[in-house]
Amino acid sequence: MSGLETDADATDKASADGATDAAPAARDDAAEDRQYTFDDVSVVMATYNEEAAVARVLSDVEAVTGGRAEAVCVDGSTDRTPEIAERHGACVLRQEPRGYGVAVEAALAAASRDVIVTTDCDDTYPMAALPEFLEVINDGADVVSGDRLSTGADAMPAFNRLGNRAFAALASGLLGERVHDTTTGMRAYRRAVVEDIEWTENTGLSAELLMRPLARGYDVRERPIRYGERAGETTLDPLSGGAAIAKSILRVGIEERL
Ligand SMILES: Nc1nc2c(ncn2[C@@H]2O[C@H](COP(=O)(O)OP(=O)(O)OP(=O)(O)O)[C@@H](O)[C@H]2O)c(=O)[nH]1
Ligand SMILES: [Mg+2]
Repeated sequence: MSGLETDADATDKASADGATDAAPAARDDAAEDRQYTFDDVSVVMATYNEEAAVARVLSDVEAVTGGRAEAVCVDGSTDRTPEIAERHGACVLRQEPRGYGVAVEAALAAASRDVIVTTDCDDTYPMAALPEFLEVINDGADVVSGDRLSTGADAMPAFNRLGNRAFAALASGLLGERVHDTTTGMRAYRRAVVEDIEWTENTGLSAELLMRPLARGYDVRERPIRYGERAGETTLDPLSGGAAIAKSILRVGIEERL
């Protein structure tokens, strides 16, 4: 049992502003007890000029899931990323680059399966952890979040590591519950979580995708993962990106408390 048994009131969908509902939408027991396989999994990612990594990431997904998971890329690239992704069997949707969260939200919406896994397309996240993530979902979790920071995250630039630890501390304070990595790109979600909450953030979407489900009583579990060296150039400006994430955490934390 995931601790998410809900009362009848919780069957209401998220309200128009999406930020004030306190309880998770009801899930019937059959959905909670269902055992998923990789045939039920979509692995989704935003891709922006990831020519150096996309083939490896999609090959890893294919190898680990025996080619059974669906792969979805929402792509804003000017390089050969989308062609390479298609050649590796991914469903590729094109979108003008408007930031991480805009692309990931479109990717979540495009996923057709009942368990949705997010990852970056830069070869930093271990696709080898997919079986464990699915196992934790099958154990009743609604969200499984890859925690890079508890294993050291040596491959992460020191400034980013410090910032990410500070974000986790800030989110933990606002939520009243200890979380270790709020900005990780690798998570698994039951479809209902993704559909029942209205998402508002862009650069800070990753933190929002952890914080709102946690605040609303969904069963969210962190699992340590190894974080690898980035393939290809980063397009992230740590200062402006960090400021945007801090704002998102504050906004989402305060909204959820209210
Ligand atoms: N489609 C699309 N994808 C994006 C955009 N911005 C970032 N991405 C992708 O989103 C994922 C996360 O971006 P990253 O640059 O890896 O951000 P990060 O992990 O915070 O930072 P580093 O890995 O250190 O560069 C990657 O797969 C990017 O290619 C965008 O505007 N549009
Ligand atoms: Mg990345």
